[in-house]
Amino acid sequence: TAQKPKILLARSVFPDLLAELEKVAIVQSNQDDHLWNAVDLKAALADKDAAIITGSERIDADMLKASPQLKIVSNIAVGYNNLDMPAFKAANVMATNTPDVLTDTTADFGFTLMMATARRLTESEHWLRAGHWGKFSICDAPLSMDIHHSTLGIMGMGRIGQAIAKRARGFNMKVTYFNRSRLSEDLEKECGATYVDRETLLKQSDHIILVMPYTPENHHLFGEKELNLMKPTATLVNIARGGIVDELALAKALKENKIFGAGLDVFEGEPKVIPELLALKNVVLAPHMASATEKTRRAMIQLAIKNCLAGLNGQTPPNLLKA
Ligand code: 8YV
Repeated sequence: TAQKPKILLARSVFPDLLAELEKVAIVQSNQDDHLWNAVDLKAALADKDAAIITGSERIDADMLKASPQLKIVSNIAVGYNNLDMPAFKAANVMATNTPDVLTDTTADFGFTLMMATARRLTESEHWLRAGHWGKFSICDAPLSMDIHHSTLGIMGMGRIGQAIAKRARGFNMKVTYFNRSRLSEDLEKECGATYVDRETLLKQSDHIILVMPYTPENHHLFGEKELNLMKPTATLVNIARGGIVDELALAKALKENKIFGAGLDVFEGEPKVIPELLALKNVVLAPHMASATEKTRRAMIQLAIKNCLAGLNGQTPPNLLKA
């Protein structure tokens, strides 16, 4: 009988899914969900045939070189900036992600964060819990910004951006977007979205949401200059990757009320959040949870396992990434 393949499972998963995987593979899992450092990750990969990991584990050329048996790395995420794709190509190791299954859940959370930020939900709850309710006039704080009939600017018009655009129509928003390439006319119509250049989007939007992939080109794309172009009444939401925003510049803009507020699900140094952001009231902070419903996390893990086993069995994984 053929030997079972060895798989590194970088995070704990639902017990029934782990049990399923253990029927067909020898699994090294991470039951306490400790954060991996590069040295330990390299050592854990060294004797594996495959790895199922999350966006938090960075896989580089050095690790791939030290893992001669490795055939496939399956990311439990749609974003794959954690994988050095040229190195994967050079090492002839497959890489996969989990698109589609998280689109609607993530778009929902983009809206959640945008609405919480514009309507100052978390700040107002803290205010209530602190016992301030009863001491305010109807024209006093916490007053907030409208969503309906406002202008939404979506940066990155992939699957999630399009799902956000469709939701926005229900709020009678004017939907604009910027993307590397323009959508087809049909798709623009379906999304009710108008293409604008980046500067127009920055200047005209009441709410901006970042949903593009993180690449070396858009590192700190959102800095002082971009924040200065935004309306002082506008909000910025980031559900993409922390590194797209210069967090110190954002904290400064928020502190000086250059923009109304920000909603952040992702951070450059996550799970650490810089104190400059933690000190502010006009920012809603979330622990990278946009895809975190039970149903969607289960679907993501199942798809990642499917991709992994397909690759190990000599089939083309459904979500094989091109280098
Ligand atoms: C993941 C994500 O939860 O899909 C992505 O790109 O950012 C999230 O859905 C996160 O990367 C952990 O894998």
